[in-house]
Amino acid sequence: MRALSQALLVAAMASAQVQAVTLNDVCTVAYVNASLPDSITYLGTTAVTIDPSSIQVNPVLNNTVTDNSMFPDGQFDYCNVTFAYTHTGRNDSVTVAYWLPTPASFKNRYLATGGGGYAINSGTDNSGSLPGGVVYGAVAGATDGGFGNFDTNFDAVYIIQNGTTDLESLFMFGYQAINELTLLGQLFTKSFFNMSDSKLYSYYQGCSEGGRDGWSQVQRFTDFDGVVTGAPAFRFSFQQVQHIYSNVVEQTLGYYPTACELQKIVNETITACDPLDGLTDGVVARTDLCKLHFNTSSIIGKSYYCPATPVYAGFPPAPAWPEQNGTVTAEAIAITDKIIDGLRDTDGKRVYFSYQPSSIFADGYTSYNTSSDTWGLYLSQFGTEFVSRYLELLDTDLISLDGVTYDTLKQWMIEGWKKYEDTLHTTWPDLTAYHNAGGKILHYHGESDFSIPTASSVRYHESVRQIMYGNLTFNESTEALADWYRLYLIPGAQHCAPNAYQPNGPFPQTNLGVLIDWVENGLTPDTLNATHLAGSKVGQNSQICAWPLRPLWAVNGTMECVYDQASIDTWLYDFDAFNLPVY
Ligand SMILES: *[C@@H]1O[C@H](CO)[C@@H](O)[C@H](O)[C@H]1NC(C)=O
Ligand SMILES: *[C@@H]1O[C@H](CO)[C@@H](O)[C@H](O)[C@H]1NC(C)=O
Ligand SMILES: *[C@@H]1O[C@H](CO)[C@@H](O)[C@H](O)[C@H]1NC(C)=O
Ligand SMILES: *[C@@H]1O[C@H](CO)[C@@H](O)[C@H](O)[C@H]1NC(C)=O
Ligand SMILES: *[C@@H]1O[C@H](CO)[C@@H](O)[C@H](O)[C@H]1NC(C)=O
Ligand SMILES: *[C@@H]1O[C@H](CO)[C@@H](O)[C@H](O)[C@H]1NC(C)=O
Ligand SMILES: *[C@@H]1O[C@H](CO)[C@@H](O)[C@H](O)[C@H]1NC(C)=O
Ligand SMILES: *[C@@H]1O[C@H](CO)[C@@H](O)[C@H](O)[C@H]1NC(C)=O
Ligand SMILES: *[C@@H]1O[C@H](CO)[C@@H](O)[C@H](O)[C@H]1NC(C)=O
Ligand SMILES: *[C@@H]1O[C@H](CO)[C@@H](O)[C@H](O)[C@H]1NC(C)=O
Ligand SMILES: *[C@@H]1O[C@H](CO)[C@@H](O)[C@H](O)[C@H]1NC(C)=O
Ligand SMILES: *[C@@H]1O[C@H](CO)[C@@H](O)[C@H](O)[C@H]1NC(C)=O
Ligand SMILES: [Ca+2]
Repeated sequence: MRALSQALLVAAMASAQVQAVTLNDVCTVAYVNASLPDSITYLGTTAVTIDPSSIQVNPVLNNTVTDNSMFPDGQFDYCNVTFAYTHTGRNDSVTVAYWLPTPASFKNRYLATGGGGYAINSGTDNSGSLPGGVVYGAVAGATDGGFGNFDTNFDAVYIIQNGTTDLESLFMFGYQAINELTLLGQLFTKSFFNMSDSKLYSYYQGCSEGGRDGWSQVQRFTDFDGVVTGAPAFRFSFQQVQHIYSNVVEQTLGYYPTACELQKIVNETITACDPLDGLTDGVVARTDLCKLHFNTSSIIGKSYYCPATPVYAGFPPAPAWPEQNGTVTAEAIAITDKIIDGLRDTDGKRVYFSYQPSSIFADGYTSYNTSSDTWGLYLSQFGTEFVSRYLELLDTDLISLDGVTYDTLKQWMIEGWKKYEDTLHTTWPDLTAYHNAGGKILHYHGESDFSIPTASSVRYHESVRQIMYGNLTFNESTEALADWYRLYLIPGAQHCAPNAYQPNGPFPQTNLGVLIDWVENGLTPDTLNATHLAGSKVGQNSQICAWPLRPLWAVNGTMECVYDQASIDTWLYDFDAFNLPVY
């Protein structure tokens, strides 16, 4: 046996030497052209045809990626490929980009990636998601969705003219473009690397809209062996309209807290709730205990100061603010308490949930009017844009919130739910086909997310558990689900990123590596691997508890993942404003 395997090894090495193919050998237009299928079919029909004249190929050597929270640092060569395809009979053009590792570093893996906000990709350079595949030996793909180019977002093309929509772009954004990217990428990868019958492991990774993109695939198709989906922007109309909720609270209660007053409330909440998890480290790892035990009225009267800040065009966006000082008012506390409580209609029935305490109040930002020296509404653009473009079908982003009440928000959510149930809503809770095909799901969400409520991920996970394992006990069903679908809430993390307000929190930078170990090596991630990317423990490792277990530090500093019914209950909401189930 030993002699035989050594002989085989020698033979394999000899043949590898003979065949050693370099990147330059294969990273050419002719080789890529020969590796691409002419067309792909699905549902038995020719669906897309590749335009060979569009193929662009260039090798990129010694590419270096550092400081990305979604994947570890790396240095690699890759083949940069883009080409366009058209849908049969439509004369449209969709461009896709693939980064291919060198033949020596390719590990029989393919990774599809998605977008953020209203973008269907996260860019095709080192700041996007593509390097995150190549560092793990995967071919990584991104699509422009057919929206014109990689920088054009869906919201720029959906409204053709007031009242007229481009429904093809809606389907592409909803789920179709990522599916086509995946089917093309799998065929291309197998052919490019001469895989013949070898197993190609297929993955997906994305956060926010990218998280929704991942779910859009898992809920419909079985092309992936595993997906990483972070803070998904699903339950789409609820998600987008709730961005306006903070504005409507301010308008309804008639008080516009200054940016600094809101920041002071966040800081005091973090300080008060940090120790409730057993470890005073500046991180609120148990926002549920914060909800149960912290009374924000203790913040009233505390003084605050902030220097002037210019307009911020990043995320979350902010207007220019003057220097501010003052003391926290009871009105401001009433506003932030109401925001955290979440949307109820005028009958007091629950419509939606909100962010966890210790998240910043980005949706509640206000603007300062220099001429009147007053503070007023600063509209949340994701929300107002959704109402304007996706409900009213107007080619404009601006709406006024005049006359808008909590009941209006509820009606908008229902209207969008009906309109986009089969495209953007993305909460189909029966994942039997994906599960039966052996697919795994690693789902995570920052516990201090200010843009997509963390409870949104808990609710969907709970919906899947109940729909798929409804006749098992809670423990049995939780265990059965955890075999293939696991949810982790990331202490202190904000929206798809580490959090400057809680810098000592860890972030799960190696999610794809963990998923690969789960899929290819059967290593179940009982806890989720995470790294401190900033703060006093930078570089150190932490482990994150899997839902429904919650972290709790013992006095000796050891973290345990505990079951705490009262805490779990704070995450589960009865949406009694609706007669239909809201998954
Ligand atoms: C690509 O392949 C097609 C045949 O599939 C051929 O007609 C065309 O000339 C090739 N183009 C290039 C640039 O190699
Ligand atoms: C690759 O890039 C790194 C970092 O930019 C640099 O230190 C190194 O010298 C480069 N190596 C080669 C072979 O160019
Ligand atoms: C990758 O290819 C695209 C399309 O040809 C090109 O615009 C881009 O600059 C290339 N990127 C690199 C790093 O070469
Ligand atoms: C297809 O699209 C191209 C580019 O937009 C355009 O030039 C051409 O006229 C179109 N052909 C048809 C048949 O519509
Ligand atoms: C579209 O509707 C908006 C809002 O009513 C209006 O401001 C804009 O002028 C309209 N655009 C066109 C081209 O009619
Ligand atoms: C695939 O096989 C062809 C034909 O033997 C060869 O020319 C090519 O270099 C191979 N590609 C890779 C990536 O090994
Ligand atoms: C809140 O805390 C941050 C540090 O996390 C600090 O920069 C900021 O000045 C504080 N804001 C207020 C109003 O105290
Ligand atoms: C918070 O404290 C205030 C002032 O002591 C009290 O009026 C209020 O009822 C408390 N709220 C809760 C939820 O306990
Ligand atoms: C705000 O600043 C002014 C001017 O420096 C000062 O007089 C006032 O006491 C400050 N107010 C608070 C609440 O700190
Ligand atoms: C419920 O239990 C029955 C009988 O054990 C089983 O056949 C069925 O598949 C279960 N249904 C679900 C949704 O788990
Ligand atoms: C877990 O994270 C550490 C850094 O915190 C890293 O060194 C290790 O490779 C990661 N494990 C996996 C499976 O990716
Ligand atoms: C720390 O305390 C916990 C709870 O009391 C205990 O289970 C654990 O064994 C202790 N760990 C160490 C390293 O002492
Ligand atoms: Ca803590």
